[in-house]
Amino acid sequence: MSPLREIDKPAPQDGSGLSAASGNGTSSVVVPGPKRPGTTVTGAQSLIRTLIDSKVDVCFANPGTSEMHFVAALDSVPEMRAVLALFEGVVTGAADGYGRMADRPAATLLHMGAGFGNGIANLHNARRAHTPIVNIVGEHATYHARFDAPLQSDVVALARTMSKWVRECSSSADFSADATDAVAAAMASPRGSATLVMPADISWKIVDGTQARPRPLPPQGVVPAETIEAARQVLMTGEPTTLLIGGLALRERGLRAATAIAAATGSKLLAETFPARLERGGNVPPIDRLNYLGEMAIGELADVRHLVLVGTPAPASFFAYPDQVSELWSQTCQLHVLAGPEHDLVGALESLADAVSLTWASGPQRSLNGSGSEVSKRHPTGPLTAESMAVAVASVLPEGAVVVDESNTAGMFLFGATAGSPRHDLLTNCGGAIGLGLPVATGAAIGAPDRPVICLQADGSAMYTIQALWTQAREGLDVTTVILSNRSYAILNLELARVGAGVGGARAESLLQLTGPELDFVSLARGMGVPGTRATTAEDLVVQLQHALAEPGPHLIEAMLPEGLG
Ligand SMILES: Cc1ncc(C[n+]2csc(CCOP(=O)(O)OP(=O)(O)O)c2C)c(N)n1
Ligand SMILES: [Mg+2]
Repeated sequence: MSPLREIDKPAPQDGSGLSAASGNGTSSVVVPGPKRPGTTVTGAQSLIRTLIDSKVDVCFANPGTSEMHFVAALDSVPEMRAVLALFEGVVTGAADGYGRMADRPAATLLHMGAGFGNGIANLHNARRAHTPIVNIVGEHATYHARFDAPLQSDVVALARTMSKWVRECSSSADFSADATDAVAAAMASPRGSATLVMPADISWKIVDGTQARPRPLPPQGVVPAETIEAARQVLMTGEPTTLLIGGLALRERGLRAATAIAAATGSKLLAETFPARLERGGNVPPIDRLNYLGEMAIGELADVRHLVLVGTPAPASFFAYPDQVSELWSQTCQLHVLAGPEHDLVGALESLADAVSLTWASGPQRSLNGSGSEVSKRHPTGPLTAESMAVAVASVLPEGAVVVDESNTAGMFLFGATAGSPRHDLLTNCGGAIGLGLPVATGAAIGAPDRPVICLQADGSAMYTIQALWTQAREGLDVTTVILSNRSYAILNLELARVGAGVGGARAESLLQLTGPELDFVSLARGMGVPGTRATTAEDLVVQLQHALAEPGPHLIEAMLPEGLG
């Protein structure tokens, strides 16, 4: 009998084989037992089993022929939730959203270099967000590569561009250990993508049933006491000082410590412009974000003499502009790094808070549930504008919401409007590659299944990964998408002038408009199984949001805003 026939055997159901080795989501705590005589599996089964043991139990997938044994193996390891997405940019963006919310990696299943390439933009965004992801990328069988068949490409080279760790598996026997290494690499600080290239023959060869043990979570780097002391001294100078914080410092504990430091030392506190996940609203201490527009950010930092960086790089403008500096801090400002993304940011902030304030942990906690939340409950009326849209969203934002923000220009009032809202998390685009919103919302809904997800999605960016709606419908995900329809690449109209390229004639303008034909998002949504409605007034938007949030499953609202920059 050929090995191919052998692996077609149904998986044993009697507790001696793969299907019964663990169950209902608790599998990851099971320490794999010794090899049982006679237990053989395919490399792909071994891989998936190992991922489950390492708490990786969701796989966003878009497979091809080289991944067929992985696909077949899913039926013998039912603990793995496999989620089909219809474009690799959705696969990778969903893994990003999942990882941000679950704080552990999802797997992606991608088809060779071409599939990985399609997923790169959102892997880039995930890299900037420090999201843990384990990419499984199928590849031709090892002996087939020399024939240079049509899909042959340098997948390892592609993978390196977006991954902190890459390995091409060379033996089915090592596949399980490779998988544990990949998960450990993805979770090691700073977190990121680990990519395991899976040649087809490695996935179909039979191996014994021995699993590698999950690797312990590597500890985050501890910021040395001297660095904490140096930061304390800077903060005590009395000179204008700002703490700029990012990454995992933007969760509640980090924000509490940072707020205490600022209060005790009279320094200012700012969050990086595009947080991966900012916890806010309710009783979480509020924080402003450094402005996106370089000119404004330079103004914000103009008087700062010491900029203390916590988990975020020195701030630079998003792009270079003729005759403008790229750095956003002034020439008289000194930069100090308290901690980088490889460090335990919360630990560093809490140590620093201890050093500058004896009372911070027990001090009174600021509550936002006062006038702020009253303002945010006001339902707007009248024409739909960027401002009334923001007020409408704030007025219905439910407790515990996950807000995915790829609102671009139309979202300029959202951050302010939702400052007094109930507690929620804000997920933004850390890498600037558009087409992130819908996929990240999809993954976030799976990573945080009990929380409503609201995706504020600019129209142009929506069209990069619109297929995410189909996955939301198929998986029954609680995502409310608001398409911010301004029928334009509005930001690029602004950028045209900012880079000094002039106003732009009709031909330039035609590249920045989304008209002729106009996009019909309600029909697009319906065509993918998501109920869609169109809001043309602020009242419409409130009613439609309330309906969408009250009814389970995905919904889309096309918010008709003024064209262009409004
Ligand atoms: C992957 C990728 N391709 C292209 C761009 C360039 N780009 C930046 S913003 C933008 C248009 C955004 O339009 P929309 O999403 O409608 O937002 P609006 O500007 O209208 O607010 C484009 C094409 C990008 N940032 N990333
Ligand atoms: Mg637009």
